[in-house]
Amino acid sequence: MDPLQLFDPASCTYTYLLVDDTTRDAVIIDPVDEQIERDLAVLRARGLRLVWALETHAHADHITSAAQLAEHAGARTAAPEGCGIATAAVQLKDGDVLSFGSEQLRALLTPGHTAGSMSYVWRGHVFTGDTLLINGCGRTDFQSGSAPQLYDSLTRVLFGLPDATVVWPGHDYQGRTHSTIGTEKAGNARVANRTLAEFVAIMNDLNLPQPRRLEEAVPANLSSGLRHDAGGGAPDAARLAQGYAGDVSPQLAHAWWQAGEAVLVDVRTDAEREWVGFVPGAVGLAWKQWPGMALNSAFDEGLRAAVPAGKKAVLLCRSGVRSIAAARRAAELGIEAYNILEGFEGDPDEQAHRGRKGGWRFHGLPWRQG
Ligand SMILES: N[C@@H](CCC(=O)N[C@@H](CS)C(=O)NCC(=O)O)C(=O)O
Ligand SMILES: [Fe+2]
Repeated sequence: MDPLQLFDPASCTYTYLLVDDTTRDAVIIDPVDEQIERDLAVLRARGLRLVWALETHAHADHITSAAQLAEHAGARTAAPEGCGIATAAVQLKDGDVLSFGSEQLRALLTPGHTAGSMSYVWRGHVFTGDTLLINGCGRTDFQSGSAPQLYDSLTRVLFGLPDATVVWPGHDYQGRTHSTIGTEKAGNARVANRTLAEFVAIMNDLNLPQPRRLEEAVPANLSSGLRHDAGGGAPDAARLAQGYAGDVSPQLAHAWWQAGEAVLVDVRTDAEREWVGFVPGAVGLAWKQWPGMALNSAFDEGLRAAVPAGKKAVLLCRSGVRSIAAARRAAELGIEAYNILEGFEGDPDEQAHRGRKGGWRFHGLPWRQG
């Protein structure tokens, strides 16, 4: 069972897809935003259910599609806890194990290229991100990189794996695809048979140009690839046609809310919140509508009072239906309002058909039992 290796030519990035052949559950490592259509097509064509979208580190040279894959394919996001990717649902520590189907993948802390970088071990394979490259290694001159730390990660942690372990790097700039721990231990030009001092001298002498997209990529990757201008700007035709500002994933809504950019409004009834669970700190404002009901002035007044000028409203209901109606009404009141996809609990039909739960409470976001 080999991983599927996918390539982004613009950044020479490798993305990996690991599959449990029995259950068709899959994990993606280091997905690239510009390749999301390809990756979704691969998932569809192979009948895969994407369980995890994983990062080896916060990339400096391309933007991840992790948040989009969470939204479009239902994956959960996971990232090394030391990388500061606050939107990742799971913050991984050294030795943590992620399951997909009956398969397991283990996180290995391998700092140095960046302070939080991790590698992932699955069966006889190791996905090294930019820690160990083929006949090379990641640079250490930005993002709290450290040559001495990288030396330890390479020589102690990674070279401590069995020699036959297949090495799958995060990039290759010369078309090579994989290597083995034994090969790299014996011949890697930067680190094989080098002392720490020699290695540090080599790293200090690289003088590489800055990645072209550094300024844009790092901030976006710290929120799983969501750009801070997402959904902002002038409304386009599609948004005007639907009557509200747009649909957002629970994760993006949570990130906006935490950043103080948006007010979270729960439009379910008090009874539902008590019975099913609620989000501490959200504004509770029931959206009630029945045939012939012209206007719900209590909702209008409550919303106007809850959402200060200049802030967005992100609207949550049970499954993402009432919140659309409420978002349309909010837009009529002049509020930049977004519908939270899947609501609090997700669509029960979707759950039944795909065996997977969506919604706020299944994405690792804060909530409490009523
Ligand atoms: N030239 C590339 C940047 C290449 C680069 O700096 N890659 C990083 C990984 S994010 C690295 O560690 N490279 C190590 C090396 O090239 O030896 C670009 O502009 O995107
Ligand atoms: Fe990198």
